[in-house]
Amino acid sequence: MKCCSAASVSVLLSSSLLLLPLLLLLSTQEAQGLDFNITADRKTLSGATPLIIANGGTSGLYPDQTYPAYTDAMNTSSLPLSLLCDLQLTKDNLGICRTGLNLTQSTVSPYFNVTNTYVVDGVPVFGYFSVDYTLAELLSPNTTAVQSNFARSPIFDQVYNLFTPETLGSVQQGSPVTFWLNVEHASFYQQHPGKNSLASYLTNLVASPHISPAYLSATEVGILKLIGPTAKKSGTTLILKILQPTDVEQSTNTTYGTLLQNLTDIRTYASGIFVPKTLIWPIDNTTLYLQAHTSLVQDAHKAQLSVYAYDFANDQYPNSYNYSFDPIAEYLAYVGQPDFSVDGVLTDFPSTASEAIMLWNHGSTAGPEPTQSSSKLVISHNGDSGDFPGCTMLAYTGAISGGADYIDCPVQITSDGVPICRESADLLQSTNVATNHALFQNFLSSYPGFDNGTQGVFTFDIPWADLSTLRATISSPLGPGISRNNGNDNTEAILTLAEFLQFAKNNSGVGIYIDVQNAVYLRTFHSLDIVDAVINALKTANLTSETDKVLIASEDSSALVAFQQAMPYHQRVYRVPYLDPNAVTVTPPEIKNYASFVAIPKQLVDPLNDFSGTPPSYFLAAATQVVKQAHALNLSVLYYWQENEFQAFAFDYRSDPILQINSLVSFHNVDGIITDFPATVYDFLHKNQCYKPTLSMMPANYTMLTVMPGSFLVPVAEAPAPALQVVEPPISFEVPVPASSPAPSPTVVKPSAASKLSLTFTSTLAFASLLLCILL
Ligand SMILES: *[C@@H]1O[C@H](CO)[C@@H](O)[C@H](O)[C@H]1NC(C)=O
Ligand SMILES: *[C@@H]1O[C@H](CO)[C@@H](O)[C@H](O)[C@H]1NC(C)=O
Ligand SMILES: *[C@@H]1O[C@H](CO)[C@@H](O)[C@H](O)[C@H]1NC(C)=O
Ligand SMILES: *[C@@H]1O[C@H](CO)[C@@H](O)[C@H](O)[C@H]1NC(C)=O
Ligand SMILES: *[C@@H]1O[C@H](CO)[C@@H](O)[C@H](O)[C@H]1NC(C)=O
Ligand SMILES: *[C@@H]1O[C@H](CO)[C@@H](O)[C@H](O)[C@H]1NC(C)=O
Ligand SMILES: *[C@@H]1O[C@H](CO)[C@@H](O)[C@H](O)[C@H]1NC(C)=O
Ligand SMILES: *[C@@H]1O[C@H](CO)[C@@H](O)[C@H](O)[C@H]1NC(C)=O
Ligand SMILES: *[C@@H]1O[C@H](CO)[C@@H](O)[C@H](O)[C@H]1NC(C)=O
Ligand SMILES: *[C@@H]1O[C@H](CO)[C@@H](O)[C@H](O)[C@H]1NC(C)=O
Ligand SMILES: *[C@@H]1O[C@H](CO)[C@@H](O)[C@H](O)[C@H]1NC(C)=O
Ligand SMILES: CC(=O)N[C@H]1CO[C@H](CO)[C@@H](O)[C@@H]1O
Repeated sequence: MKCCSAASVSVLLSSSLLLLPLLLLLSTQEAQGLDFNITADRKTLSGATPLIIANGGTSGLYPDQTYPAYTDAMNTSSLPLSLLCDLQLTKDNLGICRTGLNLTQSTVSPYFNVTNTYVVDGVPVFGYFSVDYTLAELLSPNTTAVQSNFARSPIFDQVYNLFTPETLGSVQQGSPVTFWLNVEHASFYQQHPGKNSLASYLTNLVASPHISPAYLSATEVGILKLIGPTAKKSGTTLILKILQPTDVEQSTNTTYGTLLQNLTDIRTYASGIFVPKTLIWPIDNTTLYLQAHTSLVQDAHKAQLSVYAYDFANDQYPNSYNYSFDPIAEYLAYVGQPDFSVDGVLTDFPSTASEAIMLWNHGSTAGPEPTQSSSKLVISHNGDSGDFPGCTMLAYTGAISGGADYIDCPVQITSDGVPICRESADLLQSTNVATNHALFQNFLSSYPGFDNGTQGVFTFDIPWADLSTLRATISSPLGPGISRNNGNDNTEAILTLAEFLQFAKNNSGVGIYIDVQNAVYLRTFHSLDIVDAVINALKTANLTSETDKVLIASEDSSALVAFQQAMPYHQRVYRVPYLDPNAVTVTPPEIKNYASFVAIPKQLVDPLNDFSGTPPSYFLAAATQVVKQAHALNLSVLYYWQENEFQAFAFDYRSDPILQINSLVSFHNVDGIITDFPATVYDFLHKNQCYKPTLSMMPANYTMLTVMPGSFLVPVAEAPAPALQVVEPPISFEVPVPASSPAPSPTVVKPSAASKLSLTFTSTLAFASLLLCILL
């Protein structure tokens, strides 16, 4: 049984003739199936569900204002939905939907042979203007749209033609989807291509039965007043679009800030305002912290003005750190407040807005937040390292308050054998060691057999007394373009494993995930026995019972065997390293001998096309079977590791970390997720009404989008099926310890097959078309 019955709109457009009215195949049943009562107490002006305004359709994925962008928005959004067109006028005084005055920002055409400099809003602007081209030229099959945002995929460039407002308006017929026309630079278009051209075009459009826009927004007061009488007759809702408060509104020659001071006056010519989202939730532009919200929404509602907020996009950076790179958290700030909700949001990613509004459903009548149990594990990765310097008290506290089932310590070791929690053996990555000249100069080194010979300052070279003077810094794995919050850098101490264990014990209920790193290398080349050090720390902390919630992970099977012998009561996790070229393979049945979990890296679960190849790049390759294969061996699967930042996953996921988590949980069916953002994964599992509807108060009736691996692949050369190679160096714990070494005498472990375990999960293409959101 599906948890949420589909209410997304499916639409079929007439195949090629763009000027023909769009043919909608919409079952009336679906249209009537919407229950606006589920959100009857929303704090929107009318009490209705907030409107999703798709900015040129799903412009986050496809070039804006094109056929796939608009139909995708209809296929993936909840209702109510409005499709926005940015109006530009042509030489023959007709309309075309394009963003911005300069056509070449988003459009390619062999006709573009005229540039001009026009004075717009008092400033000379050079570019390719729609008023210099006829509608026929702009609608020619040779004129195509391109993606104007360089962070997005160019694979759909120069494929799709342009849209007119009339075409878009015809979508409304018989459909719950409405048409929103946005008009900028009205003073300019009142002069170009001719005198009064904008007013005459708009009057015609608004008066046209069936295609007149449901909403018309404009940045100028004058044009709204002019069109008012016609709009009243056609039922078009007029909206004043507010630019930055210091910007000058051309028709009144006052700033938008001044206009906002008299909302009652705005109500005399408009029913709503369309505002930059930061006028509601301002962001401190140095710390990127969210400041207290303004009273704009409440004030406008008091004046009977609706408020629509613009500038939402999943791939926006910088954005406030308070959202932890989770777009759902941001939408909920606007639509899920106990005392206010905006009436609509303009977004490049309408499916994500739909998830927030329909599935998280804060602000509904539910009262206490719906929470539900889940068998899936949330395991932190370096604590809440997406928000705080990793492996620090702040990070672990954040992970626990975010809902992690387990907090993790990636164990490294000092030169005098003290086990510590650090993201990496290389301190350059997440401490301030680079500013400590003595330590930096003494210990900067590189080892051919370690970290590919990269230079670093390594924990195993430095005694604890020196190392403990360092302070942690946040690492931004996707940086430097996208940096995480460095506001807590250089304050947090480095933690020993003993301190970590004590902290975890003091937080009863939270599990302990110990990830022992580089055991064989440390033993072999530095005579440091990290396995023994961990065993001692666990014993000292009295974590020696089956009832203690402890998982021990390692990429070395022989280390796991050593733990198995010393502490048989703790469960073990084999962490599959990603493609070590010099490795032997390990056969699956043998993994079972020493671990009950496998942690599988993202590249093996969700392989990507590379960046360099023929298009499409950075989309998902075909699905692998690795998780299924591990399950077939009765191994539980952990995914490592999940990150919210949009560059961390394929374009298929629409820059939406929620869609990726949904895929891991519902499509791949992993048993746990190791994550830099425990709260995001926890909220998905426990607060999202689609994932587990049993506790939901009312049916959301919106289905979260199913992302099918490989669906954007052009079937050219057969994509090589990515193989899960579980690999590890041929090792044994039987290594001689130099006599001079201060290290404790080694525990010699001789796992029967550890040196020649071999495994290949051959991966095959998954043909399963699992429906996400399926109740088992
Ligand atoms: C919403 O609730 C009101 C009053 O309870 C009822 O009259 C109306 O029919 C309901 N609307 C829908 C769509 O169920
Ligand atoms: C949306 O759905 C319709 C009907 O199923 C389909 O023809 C269209 O291609 C879809 N749009 C996109 C962008 O997938
Ligand atoms: C631009 O091209 C059009 C035909 O596409 C032609 O009529 C026009 O003269 C050209 N203009 C210039 C300035 O070259
Ligand atoms: C418009 O685009 C052209 C070429 O793409 C560029 O030279 C020009 O600077 C742009 N104008 C503005 C105002 O961005
Ligand atoms: C438009 O494209 C067609 C087919 O590619 C070509 O024959 C024609 O010359 C093009 N027209 C212009 C104006 O470039
Ligand atoms: C607009 O207002 C400013 C001062 O507020 C004034 O200097 C300027 O002349 C005005 N412009 C027009 C076109 O009235
Ligand atoms: C605000 O606008 C209304 C309606 O135009 C007007 O009656 C009122 O005096 C204005 N208030 C102020 C403070 O200017
Ligand atoms: C930050 O905000 C202040 C005040 O709003 C503004 O003056 C300043 O230019 C902004 N700085 C940046 C980098 O945007
Ligand atoms: C954003 O985060 C900062 C730092 O934790 C906090 O001080 C601030 O109150 C938060 N802002 C809001 C609106 O919650
Ligand atoms: C190791 O370094 C070599 C040479 O710089 C490089 O080709 C290789 O890709 C690196 N391997 C890894 C795993 O980074
Ligand atoms: C472990 O247990 C022993 C004996 O019960 C006790 O003396 C010791 O303080 C405990 N250690 C920790 C770290 O709780
Ligand atoms: C309001 C509404 O349409 N609710 C429907 C949501 O889906 C469930 C299950 O399909 C229906 O029973 C509800 O009527």
